Amino acid sequence: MRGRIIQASRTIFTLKDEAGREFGCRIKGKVLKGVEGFYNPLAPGDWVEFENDPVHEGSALITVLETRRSAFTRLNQKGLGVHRSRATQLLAANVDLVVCVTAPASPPFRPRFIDRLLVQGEAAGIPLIIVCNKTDLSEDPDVEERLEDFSRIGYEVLRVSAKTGEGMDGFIAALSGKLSVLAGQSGVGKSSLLNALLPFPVRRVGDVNAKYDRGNHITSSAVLVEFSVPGGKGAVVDTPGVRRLVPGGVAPDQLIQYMREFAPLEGKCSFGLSCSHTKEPGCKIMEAVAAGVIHEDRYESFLRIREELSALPFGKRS
Ligand SMILES: Nc1nc2c(ncn2[C@@H]2O[C@H](COP(=O)(O)OP(=O)(O)OP(=O)(O)O)[C@@H](O)[C@H]2O)c(=O)[nH]1
Ligand SMILES: [Mg+2]
Ligand SMILES: [Zn+2]
Repeated sequence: MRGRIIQASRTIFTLKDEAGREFGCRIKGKVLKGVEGFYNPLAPGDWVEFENDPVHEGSALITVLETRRSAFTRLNQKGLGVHRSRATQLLAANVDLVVCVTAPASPPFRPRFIDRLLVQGEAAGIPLIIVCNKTDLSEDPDVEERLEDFSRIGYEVLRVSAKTGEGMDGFIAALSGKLSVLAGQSGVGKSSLLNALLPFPVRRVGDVNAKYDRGNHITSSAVLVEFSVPGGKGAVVDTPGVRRLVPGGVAPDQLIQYMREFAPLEGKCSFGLSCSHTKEPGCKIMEAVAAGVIHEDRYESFLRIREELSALPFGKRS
């Protein structure tokens, strides 16, 4: 029998079979082929074959993992001291679209967080869009300027409000027919956006902490939810928000390939691939920043992410 994982811890999983029934399940035996390289063996979106558990009625044993089309991961800081594979957490599998959710206010707009998510998605080879939620709260020209720059470098940017319903048609159209992952800072409204696609809310949403003006980490584990509305149907993985994000699985010297407007300039500096893009004459990256082809904020992100990647114990190798 075949089913899709909809929720996962490291040892216990929930899967949904092709008739729509949900089971608790475990992996049969000690090893499952194809799960190597990650902190957790399976994630929402994984397709598996399973059999009934002869011991525990109503639960299932996973026998085969189907080859993944894509893997959306994040760096698990706790695993860093142990082993490279422990440091990569699989958030969702077979992902067609990463939706980088942000908000103009409450929590404060953080374009550099979007840059990090974009790098993570680009490194996984998964298409990305940016969704700015909570448009009912603010019309900040600085936010608009950054969103327009993301459009300029080639990302689709949607402006929506889960609260008022503004822009939701476009949101539904973008997610239709796909398995999408909602990612972003805590409190930007990922669970609220998912709830807006459902006939009744299934995901708990939280308040933005008044004192710190940031989310309170309401969602604690990734869950796959299917939706079907007049504008389309698809599946969405809602993920827990994070405060800090270091793109995992990226070597410092590969970073340039995962920042769209930087990538075509790789190797073009006077010092070629050895250019650090910080002080060298004839640096095409710095020239692009001066010419406005690369936004200063993105250049700042590039330098900071690269520095963090270089400081990781596994960062030097790819
Ligand atoms: N004004 C306004 N508030 C919103 C909107 N969308 C969500 N909120 C509120 O923002 C707060 C956080 O929403 P959540 O959906 O829990 O945010 P989240 O991104 O899932 O947060 P985590 O699960 O912690 O990562 C809640 O109080 C929501 O009611 C919106 O479009 N406009
Ligand atoms: Mg949430
Ligand atoms: Zn350079």
